[in-house]
Amino acid sequence: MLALYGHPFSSYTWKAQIALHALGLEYDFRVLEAEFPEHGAIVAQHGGPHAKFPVLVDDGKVVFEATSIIEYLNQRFPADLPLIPADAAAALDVRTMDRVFDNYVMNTMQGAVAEAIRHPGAPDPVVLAEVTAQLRRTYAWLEEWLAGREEGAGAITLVECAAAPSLFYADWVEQIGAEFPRLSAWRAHLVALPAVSQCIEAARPFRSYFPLGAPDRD
Ligand SMILES: N[C@@H](CCC(=O)N[C@@H](CS)C(=O)NCC(=O)O)C(=O)O
Repeated sequence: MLALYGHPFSSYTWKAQIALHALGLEYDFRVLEAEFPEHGAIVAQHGGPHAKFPVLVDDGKVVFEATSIIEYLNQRFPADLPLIPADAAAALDVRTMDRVFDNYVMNTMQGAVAEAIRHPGAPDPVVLAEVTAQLRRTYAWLEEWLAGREEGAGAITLVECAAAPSLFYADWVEQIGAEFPRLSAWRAHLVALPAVSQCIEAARPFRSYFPLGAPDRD
């Protein structure tokens, strides 16, 4: 059976989980908590240069990096609605947007989280202001991108896998306001997808982990 090492509150773990859920795959979720040091040992050994999670293990084959896990699942479990389109031009577009969500939403949002962890209770307002400005710039770009996008009814690709967790948590750092109506509506659509809402519910008991304080919504 597939095994995924990660944590229910971790955005990049969600990214891999959403793909697993979309493909309808069963997997053994090996949660990283102090009571399971053997899970941490796998991530330390296989989680790449900085020992990050998620890590997927499939019958001895180990894959790290959420995007690579999704690429792997897409190859290993061909589906009628693939996570990455077979058409090369369409696949390039999907992979480009995956980079946009990781680099300009997820990792930007994590900058605020890292600052709050570095200075508990007193994050540097300059750092937080930089993060929110960068997020707003990305939101404006995504608002335009969405204007030209056709939504596949409920379809989940690598784009949705990357977008759902990154927009979910970015909104907690800098709320996607009424000036971004398409992005706001798309986030609502994403969080309602069963493959995503499963992650949200599993993470709910851990909301106190959010170092900036989880807002009272979602
Ligand atoms: N580029 C990696 C990033 C993974 C990542 O940042 N994971 C976080 C959890 S969301 C993590 O491992 N945090 C623990 C740490 O940095 O030690 C990916 O796409 O999988």
